[in-house]
This record gives sequence, C-alpha cells and structure tokens, in this order.
Amino acid sequence: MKKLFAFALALVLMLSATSAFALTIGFSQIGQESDWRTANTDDIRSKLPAEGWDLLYDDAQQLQQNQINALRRFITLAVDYILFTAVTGEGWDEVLKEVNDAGIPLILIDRMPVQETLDQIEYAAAFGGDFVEEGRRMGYWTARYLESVGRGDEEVNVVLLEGTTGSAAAVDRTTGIVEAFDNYPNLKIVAQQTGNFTRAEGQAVMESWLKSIDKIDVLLAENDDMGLGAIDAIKAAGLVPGVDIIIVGCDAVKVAHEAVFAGEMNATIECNPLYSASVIKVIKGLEAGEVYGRDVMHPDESVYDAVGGIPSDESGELLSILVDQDILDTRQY
Ligand code: GYE
Repeated sequence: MKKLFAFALALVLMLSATSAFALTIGFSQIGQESDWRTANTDDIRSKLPAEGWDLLYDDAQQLQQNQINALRRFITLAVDYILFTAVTGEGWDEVLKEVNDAGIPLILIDRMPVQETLDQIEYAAAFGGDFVEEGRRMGYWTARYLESVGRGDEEVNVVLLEGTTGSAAAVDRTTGIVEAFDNYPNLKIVAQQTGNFTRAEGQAVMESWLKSIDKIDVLLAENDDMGLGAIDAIKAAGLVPGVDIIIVGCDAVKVAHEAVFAGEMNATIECNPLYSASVIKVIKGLEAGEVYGRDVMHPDESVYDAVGGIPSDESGELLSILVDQDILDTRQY
C-alpha cells in the first residue's frame, strides 16, 4: 500500500513538473482570407497542443499592425517559441529585432518577410512554399495546355487576379508567371489587379473585367478562392467557366479539386498549407540542441487538372495529375 502511494505521488509530481515545463508557443497568423489559410490554421491549432504545448493564437485580420502587436505581446509573455507568417513582405525589421533581442527562437512559416529583412535577423528555421515556382507552373501549364488543344500559336488574352499586394505569395507568383510567359509571346496579360486572396474580391474584379475587356481567353488566379469567385462572375455573365474562359488557380484546396472535377476550373497548382509536422519536428530538435540552416524549406507540391499529363515546369518533366474520384475523395482540406 505504502509503495503504491509513493508511486502515485511520484507520478503526480512528474506530471505537474511536465506541465510546469510545457512549452508555450505564440502563433501570429495573418487572418482567415481563404480555404488555404483555414487549413493552415486548423493544422497548427490542432497538432501543436496535441504535443502537450500551450499555443497562443493571434488572428491579425490582415493588418500588419495587429501582427506587430501580437509579436510584442508574445515577447512580454516570454513565450518559448514564436511562429510567424508575414502578411506583407516589408516593415518587420524593428519588431523582429525585438524578438531576437528577447532571445525567443523564431520559426518562420508560409509568407516570408523580404530578403533584406531575412538577412538581418536570426531565425531558428523557415518553411514556406516556393511561390516563384508555383507562378512558373501556372504559366507553363497554361502555355502547354493551349498547345495540347491546338491553340499554341493563337494570340491569347490573359487576365491575372493577384493576391495581397506586397505579400511574398503574390509578388513571387506574379514573378514566376511573367518569367514563364516570357517564353510565349502570344500569351498577353491584358489586365492584372489584386483580389486580396478572397472569393468576394475575385468575383468583383472579374465582374468589372467582363464588362470592360472584349476578349478574355484565360484567367490566372493566384489562389483558388479568387478563381472560384471569378467563376461565379463568369456564370452570371452567361459564359461557361472552363470552356469559354480557361481558369487556372493556385493552392489545390478541396473546393478547387471539386471545380476541376466538374470542369469549371481547368487546373490548380498545389501549395501545401500543412506545416505542423515540420514545426513539431523542428521544435523537438531545437529542444534537443539541434541547429537548422537559414534556407527556406519547401514542401513537395504537384499540379492537378482535368486532363492529366500536361507538362507544368520549365523542363517539361513535371506532369499534371488528373483529378479523378479517388483524388477528390482523399483530399483532406
Ligand atoms: O495561397 C492563399 C492565402 O500565403 C501561400 O495565402 C499563402 C497564400 C495562399 O490566402 O490562399
């Protein structure tokens, strides 16, 4: 009996010691603009607490100042780690130096601050999509798809719905698209405007383009939500999305897979939102004294479409994956 009591006491002491030393992680998130963002948030918010860690979550509602305030609050609370994604690229030098001065390890995910900032600050690890490559894939997929349907020499008018102005995801995807299109002078971007990565703004911008531009052959949307909003505008104008206008999205969220399967969106370039596994691994590694490099680590990403086998990178080796019932059923987010 005595032994049992001693054992129970030891167990209680051990458990309370563990929770006293449970890590606290501050997560400064951008907002809730898209399905991608929801998947990203849900992943972090479910998987990190499952490790027994306390997660302080802050939703900045797209405002840089709210992110700055959240980072300062995390410093005051002396959290053990800060997880950060930058709504736009510029303007972080001061607050990130404060994070460094406080000695709190910073883990960057998704949208990075601009390179000049990255060069000046310390960070423990960085994970994000290769947005330039995603843009290139949007461009190459479009060109090679047009070739595959015998429209390779046609003068093609492209409209481009861009993401949040100044964000890494928008700036870099546009860079990649333009870079790919440089090889195809028949593909002309006739209009480009931000839709702030939201469905509502994608719809509104497309509505105005349909009124003001005579001939739109292709829509490139820097995320699926804007593409889906634009599909509503295209239908309202009496046109058939995916047929009268070729539509290429980015993210490869489940609703976009459904739209591709239904033939209303022609392709979606994948951007993986699930970073929890990498973040957990890195935090455990850092706790054990490991050191990670300064390179931004990219997840593996594919291209999904309604036909399959379309080359979508510069080398022509990356072939698109056909969205069939199995792919649709297994898509998690
Ligand atoms: O593509 C978009 C989101 O930063 C990669 O932000 C992310 C982008 C994503 O709102 O849907």
